[in-house]
Amino acid sequence: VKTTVLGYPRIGARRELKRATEGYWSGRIDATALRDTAARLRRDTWETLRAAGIDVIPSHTFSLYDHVLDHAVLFGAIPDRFAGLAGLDRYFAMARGTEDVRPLEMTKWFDTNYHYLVPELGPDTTFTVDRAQAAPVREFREAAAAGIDTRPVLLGPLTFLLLAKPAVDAPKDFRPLDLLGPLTEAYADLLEQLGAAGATWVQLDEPALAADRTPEELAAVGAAYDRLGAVPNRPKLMVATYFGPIGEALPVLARTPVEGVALDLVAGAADADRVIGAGLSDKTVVAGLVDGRNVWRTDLPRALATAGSLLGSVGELMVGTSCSLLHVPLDLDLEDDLPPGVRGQLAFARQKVDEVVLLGRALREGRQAVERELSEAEAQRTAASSGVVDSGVRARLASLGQGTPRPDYAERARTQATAGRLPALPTTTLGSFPQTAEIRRTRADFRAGRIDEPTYRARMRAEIDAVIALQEDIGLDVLVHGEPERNDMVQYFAERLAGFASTTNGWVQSYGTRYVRPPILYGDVARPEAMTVEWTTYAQSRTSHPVKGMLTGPVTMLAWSFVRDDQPLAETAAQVALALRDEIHDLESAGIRFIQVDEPALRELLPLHVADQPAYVEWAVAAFRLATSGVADHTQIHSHMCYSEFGEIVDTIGALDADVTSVEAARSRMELVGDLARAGYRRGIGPGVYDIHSPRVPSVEEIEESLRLALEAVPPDRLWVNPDCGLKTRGYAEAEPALRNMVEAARRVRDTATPDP
Ligand code: THG
Ligand code: ZN
Repeated sequence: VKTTVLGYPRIGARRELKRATEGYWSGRIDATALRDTAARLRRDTWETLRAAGIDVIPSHTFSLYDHVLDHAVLFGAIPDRFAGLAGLDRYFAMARGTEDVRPLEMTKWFDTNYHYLVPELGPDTTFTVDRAQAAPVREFREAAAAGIDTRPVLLGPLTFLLLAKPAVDAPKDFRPLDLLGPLTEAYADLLEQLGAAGATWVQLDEPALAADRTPEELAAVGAAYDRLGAVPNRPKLMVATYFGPIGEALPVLARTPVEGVALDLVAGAADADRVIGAGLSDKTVVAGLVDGRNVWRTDLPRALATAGSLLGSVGELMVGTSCSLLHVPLDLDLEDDLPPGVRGQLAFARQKVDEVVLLGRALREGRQAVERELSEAEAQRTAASSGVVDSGVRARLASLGQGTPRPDYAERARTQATAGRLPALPTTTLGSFPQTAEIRRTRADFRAGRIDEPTYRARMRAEIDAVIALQEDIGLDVLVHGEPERNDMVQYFAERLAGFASTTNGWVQSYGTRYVRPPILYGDVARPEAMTVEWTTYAQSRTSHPVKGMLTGPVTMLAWSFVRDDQPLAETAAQVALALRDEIHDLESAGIRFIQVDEPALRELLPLHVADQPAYVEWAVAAFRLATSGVADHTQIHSHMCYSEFGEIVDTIGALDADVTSVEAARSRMELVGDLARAGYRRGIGPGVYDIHSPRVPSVEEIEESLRLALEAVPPDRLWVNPDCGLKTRGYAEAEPALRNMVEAARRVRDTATPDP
């Protein structure tokens, strides 16, 4: 029994990759220095894994920005608009765009908070692997030169194509999967090169097999691996699947000549029973028993039992992680501020490696050989920690049930219209204003104790004053306080809620050089005191216009945290919802009439298997409604969603029962408004009228045109006018003129679209 991991964090213990990459972009360091840092990070990882006792070490898991982008480049799938560029310039242009060229689109990697760049393919795309340059070959040799034999990791051909999208000029009936034949030939060529370089194994990642696949897709993947199996002098093939059970795909892979399969026995625990009799008796199977998606210690005795049950049914058993460790923080040893009871229960990437090694030893040498380590680990994992159970929260939830639903929308809308007196096409923003260097410095100074609390508050209030004055001057109708006190919204609320712990170094890559520090939700959630009321009411005290309160919804709080796995997500979500319900009540009591509860991650948590989706939608909707249904009729609940392909969740958006929903629509030309109307959505809608992810300032005319398009599907009193997301990543230089144009466009449309009284 050997040990392996499917991948490892690539950002470095001190975020070296971020510093180097951003340094290269700003011209502070040159390409050689960037490549040196990258090489050092790769080597550190290989050496760490070897020293820890991992038998089969992966390579080509590193990326300067994103591994899907790397594969588009590896196979030469480069859209024509980047033709004038080469090397690192072209690579980063594809990732981030330039003055003249728009980047590849970015979207979520399955149901994680990691984003990949979407390859663009058309019928004319040709795939070639540069013989002198192929990164997997280069990195395999780099490791070999350091004395480390590795298993190069590639994204598999099926997943690569399913993640791609048709190029804008591709014919309507073109599907990227049509290119599987030619792409497989490029993989065949690459396998030959890897074989020639001395690789004995190659890992081909096919997480797409953990979602529902059509019989046609399964046949295609079978054919692709039959073809790759026929490559002469190739390495052995290990197809790695993860993020769920693969069910039907398992016998398909078993019939191909691939020598190995890696299974996610955490998210896809059901697959453990399918291994028996699946025809894997001559294949290597990696039992992914250590969770690569969450931060809890592994239940080692249970993992050993599962591994033991597979022993007779597979050719060779390996133990490993359920997926790459990319999605968890690097090292628990870098934390010194975690609650002691929680800390003992955690394992970050480095600790998970030790767990894999221990499991391997237990299986090789027998359990008694590792009895001491095993019982120590179990003692830590199962030690009772305080603060997990809050009986008060549980009792309140039990008596509240799902809460009483709000009265019919039509009735609320009448009350709100009388109470609010807003114009048709009311204008607003989605919460955050630009986070200037000064704001960040003030927060950092306060955290580090360099300024005292009164000074901090005074500065934040001054910032709020400025943001309110600016919004009044621009002529916005519903104002916000601008959120200068928040770094990451999820972190902000987690720091104020019982049941959550925060890390100091627990960075996880979100996209490119942007990382997040997901909080750890370990216990029952409670709200010791109000979280936003002070800032919101201060802002309201500075203006006669209504100020909108800003909260993060229960689904998003869970999606962007590491969640406890000792109770169903639905229960945890209800606890967060209860805390939000109390916050909303306090905001309302303080006179706030507009409250926005953001759910940007609503789509992200949608289960990969369609059969699992209704149960998710049910608890997600119930949690949102529990949070928001306690308000008076005159209080208007807003919600905001972004980063989403909404197609699959239009009904869910309606079910949330918010009075107004704002969505990212600028890039989809208002199509979403029609989709929502056709799905029966009749409440307020704020389709983002311009893209805040781009520094471009939209003209009055183009915003006007978007609004007129939207008016074809919604009446003027239900149409809200707002950007497509918060403004925190923009500078005032763009945000201010863009908002002025937006308000002017709304005025023009208002004048012509509303009938004279
Ligand atoms: N918060 C969390 N997850 C998210 C988002 C978020 N996932 C989806 C999307 N938004 C990802 N977007 C970003 C945008 C910016 C940054 C991270 C994720 C970012 N991070 C800082 C960095 O890496 O320099 C660190 C921020 C910090 O100090 O906390 O800029 O909004 N949870
Ligand atoms: Zn948004």
